[in-house]
Amino acid sequence: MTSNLAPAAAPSGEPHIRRLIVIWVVLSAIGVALVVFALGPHMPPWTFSDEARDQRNINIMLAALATPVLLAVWMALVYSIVAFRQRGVAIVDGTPIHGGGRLEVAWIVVTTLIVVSLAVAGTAALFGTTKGAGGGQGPDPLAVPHGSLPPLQVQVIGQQWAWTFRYPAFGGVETTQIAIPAGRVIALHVTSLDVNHSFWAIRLGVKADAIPGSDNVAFVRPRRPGSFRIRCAELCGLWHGHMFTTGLVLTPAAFSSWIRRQVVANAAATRTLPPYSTHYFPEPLRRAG
Ligand SMILES: [Cu+2]
Repeated sequence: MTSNLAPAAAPSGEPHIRRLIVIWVVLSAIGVALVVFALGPHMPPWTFSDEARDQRNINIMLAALATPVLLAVWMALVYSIVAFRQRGVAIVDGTPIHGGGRLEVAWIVVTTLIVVSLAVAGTAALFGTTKGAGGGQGPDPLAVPHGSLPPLQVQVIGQQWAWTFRYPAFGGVETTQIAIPAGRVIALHVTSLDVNHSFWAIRLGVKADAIPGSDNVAFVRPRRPGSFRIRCAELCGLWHGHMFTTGLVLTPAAFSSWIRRQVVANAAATRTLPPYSTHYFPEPLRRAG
């Protein structure tokens, strides 16, 4: 169909490339500034804990790095639609492309640098200021944060379909709500009594699998008093969607009086509980056979 039409002479692409680079630099500068200064402060998981703040900062960095890449792709598409649009009725094949050595090398070098620097930044967050960055590290954490006080142990127990919490430093009392003091490193020992659950407190920047028979440790240092939502983030049965509750971050003084009240109010129940352990194997209600 196009045999009687000669391919168009290859026009120089230089003006287009220069124009594209100028537009891309300007748009990227605006886009990155908007991402960092306008969107960034509102990005989850916000700044309620050190771990959440670090994750928020990583999210800002990822979005800021992705913005120029996204703009380059969109810009190339929109620019091509406008500048290289086929006008008139004649259908002419485009100029064949025979590779682009410099572009390919640049593409590989730039993407390699981005990926490697992200790996370095992620590793620095894991082992840097907020050791473990809010993730479950299993029973023997590699990255243990240091505070002025030793970490306060709080056991998080998942079961179909509720969360309970035990405080080994306070006689192993078990509560239906979690409260933790602001400004202190908390060691959350996450486990389960039945199936796999996942303890997810987004404002704390903590997400840790709750596995039966396993002690999954996640550290968090809440920065100020307030409340946070807890959800189960692992499909765990019929009422999985109902497995949520609210936790509290209190001032150290308010926490002291709260935990004292819990110890007194739950004294009778505490006596019937199994001794505090990193995990529990409850008796099955009905044995096979
Ligand atoms: Cu669950």
